[in-house]
Amino acid sequence: MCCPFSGDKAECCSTHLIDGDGTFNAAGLDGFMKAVKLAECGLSYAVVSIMGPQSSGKSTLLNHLFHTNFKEMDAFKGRQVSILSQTTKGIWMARCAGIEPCTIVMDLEGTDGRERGEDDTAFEKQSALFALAVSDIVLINMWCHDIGREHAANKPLLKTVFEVMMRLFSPRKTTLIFVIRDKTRTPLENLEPVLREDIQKIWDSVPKPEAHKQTPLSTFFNIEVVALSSFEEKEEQFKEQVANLRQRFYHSIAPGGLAGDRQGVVPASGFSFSAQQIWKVIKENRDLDLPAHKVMVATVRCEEIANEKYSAFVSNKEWCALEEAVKSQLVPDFGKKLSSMLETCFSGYDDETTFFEEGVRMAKRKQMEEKLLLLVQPAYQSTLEHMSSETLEKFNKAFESALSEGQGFAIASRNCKTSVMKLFDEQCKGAIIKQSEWDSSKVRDKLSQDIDAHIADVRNAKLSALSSQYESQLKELLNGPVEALLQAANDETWPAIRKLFKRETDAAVSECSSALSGFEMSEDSKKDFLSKLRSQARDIVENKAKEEAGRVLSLMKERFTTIFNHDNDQMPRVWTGKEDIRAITKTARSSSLKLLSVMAAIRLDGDAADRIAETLVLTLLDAKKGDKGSTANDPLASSTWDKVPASRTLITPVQCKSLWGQFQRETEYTVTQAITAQACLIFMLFFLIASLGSFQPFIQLFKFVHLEANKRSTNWLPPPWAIMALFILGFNEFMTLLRNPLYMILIFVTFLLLKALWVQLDIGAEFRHGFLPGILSLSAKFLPTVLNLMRKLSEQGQTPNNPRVERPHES
Ligand SMILES: Nc1nc2c(ncn2[C@@H]2O[C@H](COP(=O)(O)OP(=O)(O)OP(=O)(O)O)[C@@H](O)[C@H]2O)c(=O)[nH]1
Ligand SMILES: [Mg+2]
Repeated sequence: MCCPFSGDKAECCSTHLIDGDGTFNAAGLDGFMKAVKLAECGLSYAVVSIMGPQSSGKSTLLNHLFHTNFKEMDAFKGRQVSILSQTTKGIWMARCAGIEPCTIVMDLEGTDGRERGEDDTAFEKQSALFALAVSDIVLINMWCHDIGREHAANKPLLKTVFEVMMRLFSPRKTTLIFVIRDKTRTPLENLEPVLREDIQKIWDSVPKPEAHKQTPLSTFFNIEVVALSSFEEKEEQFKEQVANLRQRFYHSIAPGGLAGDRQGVVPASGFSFSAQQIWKVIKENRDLDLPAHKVMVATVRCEEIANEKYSAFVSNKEWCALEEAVKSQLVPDFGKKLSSMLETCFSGYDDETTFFEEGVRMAKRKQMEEKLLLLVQPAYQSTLEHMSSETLEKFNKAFESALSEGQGFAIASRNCKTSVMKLFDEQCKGAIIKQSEWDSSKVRDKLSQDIDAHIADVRNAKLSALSSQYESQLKELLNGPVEALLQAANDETWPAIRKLFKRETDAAVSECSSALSGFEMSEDSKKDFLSKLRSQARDIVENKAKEEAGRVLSLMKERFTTIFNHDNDQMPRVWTGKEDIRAITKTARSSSLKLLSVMAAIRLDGDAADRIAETLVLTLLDAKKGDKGSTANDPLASSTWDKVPASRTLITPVQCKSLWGQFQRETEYTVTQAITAQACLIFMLFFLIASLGSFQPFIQLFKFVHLEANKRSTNWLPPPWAIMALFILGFNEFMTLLRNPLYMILIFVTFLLLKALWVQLDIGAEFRHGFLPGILSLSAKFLPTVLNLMRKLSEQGQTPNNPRVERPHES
């Protein structure tokens, strides 16, 4: 409750601290403290109390002395009823207006009051103890005429004061000012010794604990004596003396002031709590241990202040914004900003707790620090993580560009890592929170590991790209030539493949070796890498050989067909009847068998020559000469070649045998076709002559030509099915010729005669030695040959049924 008066009176803000029933008005005190801003005073405040008999003018004195507005007894009313009634009940509190430092005054209920009864001194003692525990200066109001009197009203009061003082364990040094009211003409100089003697006597008579048996009064109290004229009778003098007394309360706590040597002051911010606790202890009639109380007050207050500071920090806008920002991004000067916020918080705590027990406040500060650091730790962590991921990103970019600029892998990785780690360390310095002892070593280690892992990934990728590059390069260089060499299989095939393999592999290995120099690989790893490349090259060749071996049958057939159907000049053959089909077939088969023998095994290592080719020729090509039916000593009845490991075998002997069988079956048709082509001409002639009715000479001519032609190739006639096919397919053509036969007959007869002459004269052989000798020889042979031919025809016309007897010998 603030007083409604203006001026000084309005500043006093009096409140009823403890009511008549002993109830403590905590809310009132808090309101009072806020109104007078007591909490901000630290230790710069003083508390003054007044005690004294009831209606001894205490409130009046305080109001004049400190410009307060305590309730006073109405002088007129009091006189009228001639009974002095109690005005102040319990304890009131007000601020002394206009006095520095802030001075709080407590107006106590009068002692020895009729209202509480003669024997009820409990409240009196309680309030006295409270005043002594809380105040720096205690005014003891007494009537002048009571000095020296045996039964003076203030004697029990003083006894009480001294007794309770003993219960404060380590009492604070209190200044007792004895205010002598209604002073008489007797000068103070005479009165004071008497009063001091009385006080000493009372002190001596008070029972003391063992520790204070010999303790002088002055250890606990500064005794001051002041005398005032009667307010009622000499008001002017009273006011003047009060004004003089007021002067002594200015700067009362300064050294030499009224309370200059006070001890154990509770800091102003703890005053409310302290006063409540003291009153509580007093009410419960427990011992009031002031030192322990001070520690307790400090503990409670420091904790309260710490909690206030913590809450203020948590709701601080700046902190909230920072906390939010670090979740998504790296905040520049994070450490500086947060350290400054924490510093403000800690210094605020320090300022407010500065007057509390050092040990207590430091302990509470530590607790608050820990709590706050726990609060901000995630933000710090998140900042480090941002820095770490940014650094990793920077590293990736720098590393990539260093590599693209052509720097060696190892040098680039080392340089980039060193520079980004340096940058990270600098950033970490900027994130350091002064108040903490956190370090970034764990995050740093993790970052370093991440960078190393990235380097390893890139390295593996680069090496595997290098390996793939050389592999495909080797594929390009080896596949085509190896394929061509294998398809042109001959005795030089594998030596040529080996040469090619060595040349290309050595070149690739040397090129790759220089490309690896930037990686600073260990000798062993480099060796491993290059030997892998070599084995890749070998695989390429081997795979190609396997691939070709897989289609060896079609290659053999192809080769057979090519050789069979083309002459030595690579010109397509025309089966005129003079070709030696048997010899051509043998040559073609022999060449196809060579292809099979080349493809039967891989011969990349230039091992001792195997005997595959010989075995195949002996067993397959020349088999007809040997014992055809015997398989007991068949060298091809095996799954392995002699001296050839299984790993290098592409076609096993038994596979070769079966392939050869298949090859022969599938090429037989080509041979048959050739023979048929030769026979066909003769057959056609025979048929035409027969159809004209002059069968006999033409049959003889046909037989002759046929036999002559077959002497050079084979004795076979075309198979019956071929003859049937010719009949069926050629029927239309025959019919056409039959309708217009003369022209065709002429052509055929001419052709047959010429053909017979060609065979008989062997014109091809004659011209082998040159054109002129050929002409000369032919001109000599022409006539006899024609005659011989005519003779043979006529002879065969006469004996047409036994060609075997008449078959001419080969010349
Ligand atoms: N004789 C005399 N009377 C005074 C003096 N000062 C005040 N009084 C009178 O004493 C009466 C009581 O004054 P208060 O100031 O109410 O006294 P108090 O000690 O506060 O009384 P309680 O609060 O009831 O204990 C009033 O009528 C005052 O006029 C003084 O110096 N001498
Ligand atoms: Mg009063």
